[in-house]
Amino acid sequence: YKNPHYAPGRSTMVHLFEWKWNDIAAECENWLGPHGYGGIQVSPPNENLVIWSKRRPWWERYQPMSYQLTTRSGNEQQFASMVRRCNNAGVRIYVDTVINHMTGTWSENVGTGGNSADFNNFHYPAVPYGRNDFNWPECKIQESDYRCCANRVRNCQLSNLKDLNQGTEHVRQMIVGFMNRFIHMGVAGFRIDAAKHMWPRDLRVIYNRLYNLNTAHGFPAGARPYIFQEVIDLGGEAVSRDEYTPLAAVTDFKFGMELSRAFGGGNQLRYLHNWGPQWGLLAHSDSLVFIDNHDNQRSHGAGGNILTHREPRPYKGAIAFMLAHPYGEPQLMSSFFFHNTEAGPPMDNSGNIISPSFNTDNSCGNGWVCEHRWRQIAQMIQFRNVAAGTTFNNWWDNGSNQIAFCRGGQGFVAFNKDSWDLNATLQTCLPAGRYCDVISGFKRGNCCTGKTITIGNDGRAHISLGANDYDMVIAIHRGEQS
Ligand code: AAO
Repeated sequence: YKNPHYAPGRSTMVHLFEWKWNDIAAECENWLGPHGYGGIQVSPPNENLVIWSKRRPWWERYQPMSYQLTTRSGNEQQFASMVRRCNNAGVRIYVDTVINHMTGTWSENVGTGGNSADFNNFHYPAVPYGRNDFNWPECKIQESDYRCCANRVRNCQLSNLKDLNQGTEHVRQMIVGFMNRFIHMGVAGFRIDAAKHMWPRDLRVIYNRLYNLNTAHGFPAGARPYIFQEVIDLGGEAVSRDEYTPLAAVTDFKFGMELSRAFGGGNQLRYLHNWGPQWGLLAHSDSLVFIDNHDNQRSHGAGGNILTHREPRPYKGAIAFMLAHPYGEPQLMSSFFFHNTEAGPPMDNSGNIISPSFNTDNSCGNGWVCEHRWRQIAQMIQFRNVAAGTTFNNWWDNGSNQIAFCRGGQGFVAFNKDSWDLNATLQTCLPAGRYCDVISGFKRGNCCTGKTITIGNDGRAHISLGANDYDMVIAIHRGEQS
């Protein structure tokens, strides 16, 4: 369950938060496939409660009404067609799976598929679920429960959402059936929302009943789905990430917190020389890593002090570090702009999501940020793919915030977060030649539109990275020699 099963030569997943299935299919063909992306996390595809009283917030999608595949992102047919088109473009789909709970506190009670439920009687006819399928008696998770009481974290309600009992056979069957439909359609895996709030022993039963990935969609025979479990563990809580790593991969929230601190200014870059488990991060093969996610970029979940697209210079630095460094299975966030943390995606007056538009410089319009299209980010995907399987070597630092490292004869990267210029001749692990910096530009014909770095026969190169340069990174690799 820890292998994402990316197509050969690819890496890195992007969360296309609140995108519509038809738009994702086109993005696979037009951008993600050609740029070497490995996969996409899609927003929950199953029917959710429609919440007009909060002007259709993004979080209504975390309130399941049924397992029918109709949402603002599209219907089942559109979902299936997206999976097929993305797989054909070499890009895998991972489903955000909300199986801990059902909706149940709101005065409104109609879902995106037109179904309804009787919350007071725990009756969800479109699944169907009834009273015996939920933990009983009802209790609500309090902030203090996280420290003391694993039982309450697992058996009480998260945000007042009706808490399913995955220990019952009927609930297991409904969830397994729901997930297996996706595998049949060709998805490569799942994000398990709120995994911390479910018992590992129940999740194990569910995972073990999942089909192998569909060979008709290009997966090898016997491949198990990739599963990454959302467990927020910054230490000191009753529920630990270590209870979940024996099952499948786990989201590592420390990763983004520490890199945000380093690139945001709270910690010196030189300390990153031993980045990885020595920082208290998960073992490499257990971790799904990211800078920000859809929750903490708007102070939900593990909240605060996370770099996002709103601080582009340090954010691009942190992402370049994440993608250049071999540690962890990286995930990127692709956002929409918001002022209000509850606001839903760009939508019209009827609540329909408005598709992104695309500008001639490849950026997006209509309210979409599209971090995955930023040159400095997209071109680091190729860096990671070229450097795959190589070692981490030739670490250099200046004793504060200028650092550099090399990737086994394939790539070299340098960062300057100091308030003075970096001007140094550094040892790389690359063969002699002229390379295009993929951060400040790209290779066009035999020239670089940005900086050119020349590596001598001794493998050394003069690196200059001004304190006031547009970006704090230069990155070169074997795929972009001029
Ligand atoms: C909405 C309304 C609620 C309403 C509810 C029901 O906001 O007022 O009661 O509907 O009608 C999302 C939104 C919620 C939304 C929900 C349903 O974020 O606001 O509720 O949809 O529409 C916990 C969980 C974690 C969860 C996170 C948000 O453990 O699983 O809360 N994330 C996922 C999704 C998320 C979604 C759901 C789950 C629900 O990614 O989008 O919610 O499907 C501690 C614990 C964490 C805990 C946080 C927040 O964290 O460790 O496990 O996350 O508290 O309660 C420091 C600490 C850190 C601590 C943090 C906050 O950073 O180091 O450990 O402070 O105290």
